[in-house]
Amino acid sequence: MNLSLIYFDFPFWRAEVSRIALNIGKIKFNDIRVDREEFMRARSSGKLDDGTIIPFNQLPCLKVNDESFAQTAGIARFCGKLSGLYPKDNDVAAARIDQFLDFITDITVLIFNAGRDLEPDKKIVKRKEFFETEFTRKFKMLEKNIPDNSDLIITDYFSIADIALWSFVGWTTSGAVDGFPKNFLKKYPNIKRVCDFVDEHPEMKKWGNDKQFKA
Ligand SMILES: N[C@@H](CCC(=O)N[C@@H](CS)C(=O)NCC(=O)O)C(=O)O
Repeated sequence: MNLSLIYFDFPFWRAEVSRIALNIGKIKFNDIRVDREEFMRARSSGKLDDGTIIPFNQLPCLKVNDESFAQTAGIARFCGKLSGLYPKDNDVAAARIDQFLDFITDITVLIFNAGRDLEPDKKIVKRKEFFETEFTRKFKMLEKNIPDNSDLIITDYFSIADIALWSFVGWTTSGAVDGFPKNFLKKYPNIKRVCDFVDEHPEMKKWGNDKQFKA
C-alpha cells in the first residue's frame, strides 16, 4: 500500500495525529508538505499541482494508492488502525475514541470562527471573550469526560485520541492562538495528566515531542 499524507509544513493536530500514528506504527508514508500558494490553488481546483485529487478541496488529505481521502478524523482512524492505535474489533473502545476526535474537531472550528471577519483590534477582544466563555465551557467538558486518575483517555490503551488531545492542547496553550493565554492547563488535571503521559511516552520522544506547538 502506498500512502501519502498531505498537509502544511507545521505540526497542527489535524495532520500531526496521523503523522505520529504512522511513525509509531513504523508504517512507511510520503509526508507531503504543501505551501500556502499551492494550497490556494488546490482549494479552488481540488487538485495539487501534481494532479493529486483533494476531496472537498480541504487538507489534510490521505492518498492510499490512487485514491484520495479527506477529513481529519477519518484519516486518523485509518492511520490508527494500521498502527495499532485504534481498535479494529472493539466498537465500544472505538466509539470512545471517536467522540474525542469529533469534539476536538468541533472546538477547532469554533476557534477558527471566533471573530473571523472582524478588524484586528475588535477580533482580539472577541477572541479573548471567546476564550473566557465558549472555549472554556468546551474545555471543561473535555476535562470532565477523561476518567479521573487515568493516564489515558481509554485506561490502558494508548490511542489516537490521546495523541490528538496532546497535539490540540499543545496548540491552544502555546500562545499561537490569538487572544488565548499560555499555559492555562494547570486548572485541568485530567487533560494535563494525559498530555504529560503522551509527552513522556518513549515513542513520542523518538518522534520528537518538541515538534508540538510549544509555549
Ligand atoms: N472537516 C475538515 C476540515 C478541514 C479544514 O477546514 N482544513 C482547512 C485547512 S487546516 C482547509 O482546508 N480549509 C479550506 C476550506 O475549508 O476551504 C477536517 O476535519 O479535516
